[in-house]
Amino acid sequence: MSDDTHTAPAPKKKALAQNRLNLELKVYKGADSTLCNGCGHDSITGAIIKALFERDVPPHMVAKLSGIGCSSKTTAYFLGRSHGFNSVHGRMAAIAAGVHAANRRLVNVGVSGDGDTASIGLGNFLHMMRRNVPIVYIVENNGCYGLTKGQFSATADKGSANKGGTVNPTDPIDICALAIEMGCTYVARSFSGDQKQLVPLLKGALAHRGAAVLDVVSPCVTFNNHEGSTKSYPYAKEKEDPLHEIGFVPYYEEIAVDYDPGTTTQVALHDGSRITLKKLGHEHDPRERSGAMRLLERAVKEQLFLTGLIYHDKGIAPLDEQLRLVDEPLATLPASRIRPPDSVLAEVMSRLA
Ligand SMILES: Cc1ncc(C[n+]2csc(CCOP(=O)(O)OP(=O)(O)O)c2C)c(N)n1
Ligand code: SF4
Ligand SMILES: [Mg+2]
Repeated sequence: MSDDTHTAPAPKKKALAQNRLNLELKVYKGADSTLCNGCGHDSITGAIIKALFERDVPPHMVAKLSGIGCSSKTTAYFLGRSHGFNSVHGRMAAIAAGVHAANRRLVNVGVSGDGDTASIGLGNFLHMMRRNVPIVYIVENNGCYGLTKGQFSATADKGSANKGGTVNPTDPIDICALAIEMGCTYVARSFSGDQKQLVPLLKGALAHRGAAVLDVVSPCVTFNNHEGSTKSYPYAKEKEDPLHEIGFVPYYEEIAVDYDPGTTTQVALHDGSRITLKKLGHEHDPRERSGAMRLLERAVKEQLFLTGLIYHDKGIAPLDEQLRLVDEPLATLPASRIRPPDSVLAEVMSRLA
């Protein structure tokens, strides 16, 4: 499944003008953002563009999915030449299952908000993970409903204050804990201001076979960036405590540089790529489910903002394998292969007569 070795990531390379598909970065961009200046969501868009470009993902093979909210608008701001479905509020997860059933070769990239996912869309979200629908599912978590003027969302921390000073009396939903509980096998937490961590986490998610959930704290500068908010830039910058220094090594690259044994862990991904985790004073091993849950409990209790790869397991079969779908996507099968012939229908009808 995964293993420790005695090597570390290769030295950093210069940014590429073109990727292995001979495409430039600009091909991975979309429309200009209409979000507020400084919104965390725009930084996440930048990280998504970089990750897709550097992972050589063919734009025409991506399905961009979202629900409703400022966060859900962001799929318009990357990959201007891909498939896209901006669904209704909280229904992105169900759409993702449908897209995958229709064309299992498409790469689902979903962007949602904390309101979209953890309130109105919660049921859909849970079943998506339970069924292991292949998707990179990003929650742009600002602890509020940004689009509708900053009401507390279900991920707002108990005791945090909104812009008007009202204190939230309710315990939050922990998206990462919920994801692990529902069987999700790639679970990460990050911060929109930490591109160095977010880009490799996204690349790892793209190499994962199944649902990959990234809960990314993404400050709303207009409605939730004041003192007393636990999803503001000052709070996140001061409190962010990365579990490890994370790197991504694609399957076609050798790991070359030596390092001290015991300091770096490698996590093997489905396509042969690897995530490297260099210790930063924490003992967390993302390959242990119970340890991941304990870590999240401790983070809530001690009000820690721990970021990085929380949990990974090659785990269960993705939805298409569970359904035993044929290799050829249903969307491109000819009618003769998806409809029973008239003779079969006639026979069924005669049995019912
Ligand atoms: C069925 C339905 N109910 C309510 C709304 C109103 N509404 C629009 S966006 C939103 C919340 C968005 O919050 P979030 O998902 O956190 O996104 P953000 O704007 O914070 O990025 C709500 C309640 C709606 N559009 N549709
Ligand atoms: S209202 Fe908040 S979440 Fe929406 S675009 Fe502005 S800063 Fe971003
Ligand atoms: Mg929100």
